[in-house]
Amino acid sequence: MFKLISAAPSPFARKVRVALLEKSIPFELITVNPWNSAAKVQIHNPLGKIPILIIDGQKPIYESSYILEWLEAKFPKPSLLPVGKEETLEAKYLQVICDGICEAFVLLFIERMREKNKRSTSWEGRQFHKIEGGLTELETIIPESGFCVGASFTIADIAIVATVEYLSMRFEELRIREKFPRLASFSDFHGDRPSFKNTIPTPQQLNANVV
Ligand SMILES: N[C@@H](CCC(=O)N[C@@H](CS)C(=O)NCC(=O)O)C(=O)O
Repeated sequence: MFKLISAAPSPFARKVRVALLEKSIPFELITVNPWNSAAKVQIHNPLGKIPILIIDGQKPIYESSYILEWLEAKFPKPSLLPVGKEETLEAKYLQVICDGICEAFVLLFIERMREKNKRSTSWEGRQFHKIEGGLTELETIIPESGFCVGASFTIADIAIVATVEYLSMRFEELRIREKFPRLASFSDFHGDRPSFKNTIPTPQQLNANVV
């Protein structure tokens, strides 16, 4: 059986968890705190990041978008890509924006772990602009309900809901639901889907010595 190394708040791991559930692929969930050196994530991924999918007799695979590609190639049914080349490119594009937003937030979050007088406000500002820019782009593209590309549930829907719910949980001061009402409504529309309901993100405590 597959093992997925995951973290409770991670939107990247959540994308993979949702895809595994949608494809009815059994897996053992191993929840770690990747920022804690005791988690020894690097044994499986030289980049030291989760999510990591451990497959019996094969080398582990990592990077959420790559894991989703891998799952799609090996377990094509039900497909989490839309029908059509253009639509597929659009779904992957939306995932790129979501990943970029979440990566910028991780950098901002970690910067804020420094003592106040040691933080770089210009670095924080750069990350904040990326988050706002990405969300603004999504807000103009996506519908208020339904699927964001094509006529079926895809990686784009997964990535958007994972991003919105992650920022709602971790970044209260952004007030994402007020500032980006289409994203909030889109996310609510999909909220009852069992694969989302079973993977709701929760915070984790970080070690002070990360930065
Ligand atoms: N681009 C990566 C991002 C993964 C990522 O940033 N994971 C974080 C947790 S949300 C992590 O493991 N960070 C630990 C570290 O960077 O040391 C992906 O899509 O899988």
